[in-house]
Amino acid sequence: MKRAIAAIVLALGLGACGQGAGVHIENAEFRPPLGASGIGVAYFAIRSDKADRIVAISSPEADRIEIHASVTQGGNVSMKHLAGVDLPAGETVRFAPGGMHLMVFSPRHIGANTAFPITIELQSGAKQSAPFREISGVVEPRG
Ligand SMILES: [Cu+2]
Repeated sequence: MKRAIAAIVLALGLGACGQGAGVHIENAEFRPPLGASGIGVAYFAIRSDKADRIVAISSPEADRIEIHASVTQGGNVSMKHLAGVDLPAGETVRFAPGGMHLMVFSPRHIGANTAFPITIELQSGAKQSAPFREISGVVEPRG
């Protein structure tokens, strides 16, 4: 019984300080720049228990990170810079090749098979940092 109470107190404590705030990040991948482009790409899936909105993304290991969407129009693929992305409650929002993605400008080289740190900032004030698995040598259209 004592143990159960301790577990409840612990859960409440974590909730109060923002950890386990109900934001889940999966399939986080970072593709370092190819050639001399200086721009890497990152993909992930995110789900928030409450309705929220991604308002900023950053990394201590990059100059800046932009949210982009690939747009196909008349056979041409171009990119649109998004100011933010809505996260409907409980719905998984995916950043994946051919769709939304993160453009990572001037990432520092941190080595293959290591995790690239990216922080996602939400309108609610929550900040979620996640390790993005670095995957090198993947050639794909930059869109
Ligand atoms: Cu882009």
